[in-house]
Formats: sequence, C-alpha cells, structure tokens
Amino acid sequence: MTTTLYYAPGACSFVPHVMLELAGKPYETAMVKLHKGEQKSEQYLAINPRGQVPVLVLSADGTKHTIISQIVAIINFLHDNHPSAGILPSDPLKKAQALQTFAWMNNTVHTTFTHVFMPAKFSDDAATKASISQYNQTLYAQLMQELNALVESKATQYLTGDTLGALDAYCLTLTRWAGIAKIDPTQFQALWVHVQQVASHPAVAVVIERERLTLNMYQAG
Ligand SMILES: N[C@@H](CCC(=O)N[C@@H](CS)C(=O)NCC(=O)O)C(=O)O
Repeated sequence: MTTTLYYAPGACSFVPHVMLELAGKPYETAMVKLHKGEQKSEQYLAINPRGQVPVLVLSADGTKHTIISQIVAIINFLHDNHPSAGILPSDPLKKAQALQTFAWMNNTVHTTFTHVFMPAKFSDDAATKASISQYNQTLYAQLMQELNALVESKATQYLTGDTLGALDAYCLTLTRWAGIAKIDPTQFQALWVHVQQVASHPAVAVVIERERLTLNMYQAG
C-alpha cells in the first residue's frame, strides 16, 4: 500500500503531514502550489474535485487509487491505522472530546482565517472583500484568545496527553496563520510557548524543515 499526501507548504495539510511523520511508516508527498493555482488544474481536480489540500491517496497496486479528503476524515483514518501513534486519544470519551476541539478548529478557527486570507471566496466586490477580511481579522484575534485559554487549561504537556497529537499540530498551524492575518502571535503567551514546544518535537521539526516554514509570520506595521 502506497500512501501519498497532497499538501501545500504552511496549509492545514501540515497537520496530516506531521501525523504521518509521527506514525513513522513510509509515505510519499506531492506538493501543490496554491499560489500558482495548481489546485484548480485539471490534473489536481481529477484527484480532488473540490480543489483543496489535504488529500490522502491510497494505492494498493499503483493503479487503483482511493482518495480521502477533509482533514477530520484524514486524521481519523490515520489514527485508526496507527492507533499507538497518539494522533488522537484511544479512550472513546477522550477521543470524542479531542474530535470536538479538532472540529471547532476546522469549522470555526480555520474558516475564519479563510475569510481573512481569501475573501474572494465570499464576494466579488472589492469593498465587500476588504470589509470581510478586516472584520474576520478581529474575530480571528478573539479565537486566538480562546485557543490561548484552551492551552492554559491543559493539564498535560500536549493538548491530548503527554505525547504530541493532531490537536497540537493544528494549534501550531492556526497560530502561525495569526501572523499572516497581521495579528502578533507572541501576545498569546501560553499559546506561543506551547507552539514553540510543539515546533521542537522531532516529527514537527522535520515537516517544518521540509515545508520551509517560518513560525512567526507577523510583521509589524
Ligand atoms: N474543509 C477542508 C478545508 C481545506 C482547506 O481549506 N484547504 C485550503 C488550504 S488550508 C486550500 O486548499 N485552499 C485552496 C483553495 O481553496 O483554493 C478540510 O478540512 O480539509
């Protein structure tokens, strides 16, 4: 079985990318250059008609491909296939609670950033796009406060226990995006300390290096 992750540097695909590294089994990667619009190419749309990363492509014999999209589904699949990697907790209640937070990260925090970064997805009017982006930047700062409080309240080293999990990788990505949204991530002290700790984990460090990411994207002014 060949497993290939279609990813874009710094995108939410960072999360399954880190989890594949954490699982420690062979996998391949294929980079999609979002800034060049490669996600809208005929070739990529044949893989994911929704034109987004991440996508996991599973191939048993090199000809038949099974495709999984949507980060929640991919993470759940990786957890089921690598149950001892710590991607999600194994206890059913703790797993449900972790997925509850993961779903919030995905359907609320992530989509708020999409409104800041890609307002053209929501309007074709220049003034409306500017207003959508600006308003959602304020919302994103509030969500960073919420994420900061979540990190402050954790009783363990990582968000779902004493080992790195999917929530930690998503937490890093969303905090990194704050800088892109012109919000200084270092103001959220507990969150920033946590994200740096996550970044120093070997599985995370490998992916940061491969995707050539800078953690603090904030530029004052
Ligand atoms: N709901 C999807 C969202 C995926 C998503 O937003 N992907 C972004 C990168 S973080 C993307 O591919 N954007 C390019 C585009 O929409 O054109 C998921 O959770 O996997």
